[in-house]
Amino acid sequence: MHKAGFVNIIGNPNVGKSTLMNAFMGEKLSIITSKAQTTRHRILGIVNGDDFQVVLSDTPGIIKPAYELQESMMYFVKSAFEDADVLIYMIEIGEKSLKDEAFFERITKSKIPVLLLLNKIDTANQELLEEQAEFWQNKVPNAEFYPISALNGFNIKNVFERIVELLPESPPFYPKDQLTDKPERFFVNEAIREKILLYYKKEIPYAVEVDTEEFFEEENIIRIRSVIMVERETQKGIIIGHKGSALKRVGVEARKDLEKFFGKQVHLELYVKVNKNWRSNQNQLKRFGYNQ
Ligand code: GDP
Ligand code: K
Ligand code: MG
Repeated sequence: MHKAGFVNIIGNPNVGKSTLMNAFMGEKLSIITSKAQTTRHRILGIVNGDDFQVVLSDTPGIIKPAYELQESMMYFVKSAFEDADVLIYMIEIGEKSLKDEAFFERITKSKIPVLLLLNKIDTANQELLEEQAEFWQNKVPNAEFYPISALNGFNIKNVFERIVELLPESPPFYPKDQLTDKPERFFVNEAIREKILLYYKKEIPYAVEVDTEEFFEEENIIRIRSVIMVERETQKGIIIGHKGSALKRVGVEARKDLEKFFGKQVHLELYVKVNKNWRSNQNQLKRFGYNQ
């Protein structure tokens, strides 16, 4: 018998969703920073076993509207209820208020099994832990409760085994050997996108998407080529900037991050392409991790 299914990880910014997913994956897949809102896309991580395939999505945090991307991000959070087999609702120790009541309502009414993970218990004493455990179990009685530490791995194996138990019988959704270089490419895309978010006015980041077409790891250097996709010629001009200066800045700064991340010299080639339909093209949207 083979089991396979989708697991969505949701929760407020910085509770440790990406750290948890990386713990499951055994490799660094999502960008982890102490900054909220780092994760924009739902990032798929796939954990394969002989008789199971767990497809993990790290969704953006639940946040109050702050800037324009918010709306599309909330779409991902909402969609977490529609296509998952297991929902992971993550909170961190000390968290007590519910920032988004409407969202919380949906969790308590979820027909999908919910695992309520109380994270960062490595930072708590016994008394606080017991108090929090009681508080949250009362708040979300429909969920199965696990105290965990995503960072040091406490209870992660138990949670993972429970996830596999809860998955439906199904053939795998993805080839079972798929995982090789994709996480690295995802990371490259996210690193570039982060710089675009930093250096351009806000309508620009909203209109672009990044795709890493080549990722070759050699002994002393990683050679990467990524395309920044825009919808219009004018946007292309803005991305590139005067004599290429703006694009160069993105490349230099993203390369620095990537060198730190991979611990290796990186050669990063960036180019910009106009693709009027990237937003509407279903396949491309899927390829970029959107799920509409
Ligand atoms: P996300 O925004 O929910 O994806 O949160 P991240 O995974 O990016 O983590 C936010 C911060 O919390 C990072 O600095 C992590 O190292 C830290 N963190 C995550 N899990 C734990 C944990 O179990 N214990 C402690 N002490 N810190 C954690
Ligand atoms: K974060
Ligand atoms: Mg994250």
